Amino acid sequence: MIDTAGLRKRARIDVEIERMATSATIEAMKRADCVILAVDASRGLEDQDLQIARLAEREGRALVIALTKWDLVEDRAAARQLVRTRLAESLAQLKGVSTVPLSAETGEGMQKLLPAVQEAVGCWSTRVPTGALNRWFESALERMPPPLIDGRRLKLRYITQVKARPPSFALFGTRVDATPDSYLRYLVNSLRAQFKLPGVPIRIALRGTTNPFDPNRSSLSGQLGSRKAH
Ligand SMILES: Nc1nc2c(ncn2[C@@H]2O[C@H](COP(=O)(O)OP(=O)(O)OP(=O)(O)O)[C@@H](O)[C@H]2O)c(=O)[nH]1
Ligand SMILES: [Mg+2]
Repeated sequence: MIDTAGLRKRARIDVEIERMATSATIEAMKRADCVILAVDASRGLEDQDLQIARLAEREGRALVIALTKWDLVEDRAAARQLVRTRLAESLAQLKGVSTVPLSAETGEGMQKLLPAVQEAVGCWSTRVPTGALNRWFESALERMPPPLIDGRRLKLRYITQVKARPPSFALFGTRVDATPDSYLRYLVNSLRAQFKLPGVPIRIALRGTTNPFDPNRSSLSGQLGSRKAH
């Protein structure tokens, strides 16, 4: 467990030291299985907090948000609701991320922190069985067929999980690189719900199905690039 220096702006402190500590913090974050983002609950989720959460997502880390100083919060229901709204509006790519209210002062809620981390790391390490993945894929395509691209139906053929930590998938099809972001988001949200992957980054790479050994095609035609969807 690494306790990093905080990433908040502190004008009082020597700029150079702050800069070094900040980069050490980000380096630690990039290597972490799970990032616990400690947010001062008496101030709510500020833009800086959301940016750190997005950075953790971009780096493919599991995330748990600790709402600290919970003992100072007077209207707890309102504070929770505010956090919930903020997350739904501004952190859709980490839908379902755990928030744990706690107080270091009184100890309240502390016992819920590590179980939340273990659960997040469990989701983050998930390997979806191929059979279940295929069944989900078929029904997801049935429920919402891929869109038409230039008047022709986009043909998505199959999906496979290429790695875990975070869960990463490769989607194969013809002209798969033309898949709109909105459709990828639909697939990611559906995957997240079906396989219970709240609050973890999910990656989908797009792969063409053209034969890379076909001499009439350029050697790159089988790899139509990779995009990320939230
Ligand atoms: N009332 C209350 N005060 C707290 C709580 N947790 C921390 N504090 C106070 O908040 C201040 C900062 O706490 P730290 O634990 O140093 O915060 P930090 O985020 O680790 O700070 P850096 O390591 O400097 O980034 C201290 O004065 C603590 O006593 C809490 O749960 N309740
Ligand atoms: Mg500290």
